[in-house]
Amino acid sequence: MRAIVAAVQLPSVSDVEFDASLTELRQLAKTLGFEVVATFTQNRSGFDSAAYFGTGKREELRLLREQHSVGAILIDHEISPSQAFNLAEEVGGEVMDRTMVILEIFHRHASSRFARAQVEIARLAYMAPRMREAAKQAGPKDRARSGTGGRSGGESHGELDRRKIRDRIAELQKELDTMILERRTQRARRQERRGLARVALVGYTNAGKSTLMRALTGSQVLVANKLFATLDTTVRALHPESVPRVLVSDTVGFIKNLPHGLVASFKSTLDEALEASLLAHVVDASDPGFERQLAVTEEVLDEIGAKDVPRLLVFNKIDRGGDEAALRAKHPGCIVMSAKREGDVARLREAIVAFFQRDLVEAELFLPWSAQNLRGEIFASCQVLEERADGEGAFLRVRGDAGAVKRLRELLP
Ligand SMILES: Nc1nc2c(ncn2[C@@H]2O[C@H](COP(=O)(O)OP(=O)(O)OP(=O)(O)O)[C@@H](O)[C@H]2O)c(=O)[nH]1
Ligand SMILES: [Mg+2]
Repeated sequence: MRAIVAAVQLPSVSDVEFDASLTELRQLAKTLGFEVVATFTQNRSGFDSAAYFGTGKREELRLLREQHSVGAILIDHEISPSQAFNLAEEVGGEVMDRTMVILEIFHRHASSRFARAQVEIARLAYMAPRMREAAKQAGPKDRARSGTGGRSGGESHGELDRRKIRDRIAELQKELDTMILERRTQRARRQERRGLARVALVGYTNAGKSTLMRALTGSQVLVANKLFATLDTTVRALHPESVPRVLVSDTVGFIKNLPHGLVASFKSTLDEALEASLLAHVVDASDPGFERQLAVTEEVLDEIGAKDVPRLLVFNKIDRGGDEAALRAKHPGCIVMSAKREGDVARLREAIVAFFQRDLVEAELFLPWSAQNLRGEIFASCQVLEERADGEGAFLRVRGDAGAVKRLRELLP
């Protein structure tokens, strides 16, 4: 379907920022399969309260839409249900705001039961006030009709639909809560088994998180040049294995004006990832708007309570552009790399492993012949540096996480 990308530029928004945001919306539109044939803008001190654009501009937009036979107008802001309704009435075609575009992409990309439930809750919450608006516009007609239908209590179509939405949200939330509980129990069990080191790959959508996940773990997660390719957290061990063993999680990407309903519903997905002791914040250094993307990601991380988790800043896609020297000067300790270069991936891997090795201790453990069943456990959680045996058992010099060593000592007789 053909689409026009349209926005009001407020005086507080710079041209660079405005253009970057429109470019992003065009990319979002492309991800949804729209063919964007025009971009339509207006400078205004505020949004028109009735229909977002001013009166004259609405007429211009209507003509432009007809001229290009466009089916959808995509607005680069979140607008109110009545603004969307009025604008569509006057201009024709379907009006979608930025939030709806993002929700629609999430809806199409959600594949697991968990992600689908989360997206559906966010979509229903977004739709509820819009249905209210549609019902209000239908107004008296709707009420008059309600008397003749089989409905009890004189409920209008709108009220009935809204009640259905509320019930459906409650039902989905219950499903989700059960899934969250299940996951939490599984995780606790997994973690009990060994004190695992965890790093989460976080960052703006399309920064290259899944590409790095593949390169670091040898797993086949989905990589795609589209926005929000990943919606579920995937967890895999660093491969080849390191000491300590490190688990890497790939997570859902962030975006400017991430719909609030989505932040809330994806918090549980992210929570899991954010139990990590290290966040590798991946930034697309070749994107002209990378600084803003970096800031948005930090804001969302703040919002979901991950402000204090240690960071490793990773500037990716440097093969496509970006000023390496400037990045290093501005962000001491950052990694500048390309996921396409093996050497760079190896450096990233070393930086991650080094982070977790900071707290490693060396210790000598005595493993009596009677407790050989614990041998596998020792080798799985520590690096064994040396082994000597005598009549009673084996002496193992190990290096490992202080917690893991302590736990082994407790297990050993
Ligand atoms: N040139 C270049 N392209 C890269 C690099 N890293 C990733 N890409 C490409 O960037 C696109 C997005 O990569 P993904 O790994 O799917 O990005 P993501 O961060 O997981 O994105 P979402 O899951 O949508 O949040 C793909 O087309 C990758 O091939 C890099 O270092 N250099
Ligand atoms: Mg991804």
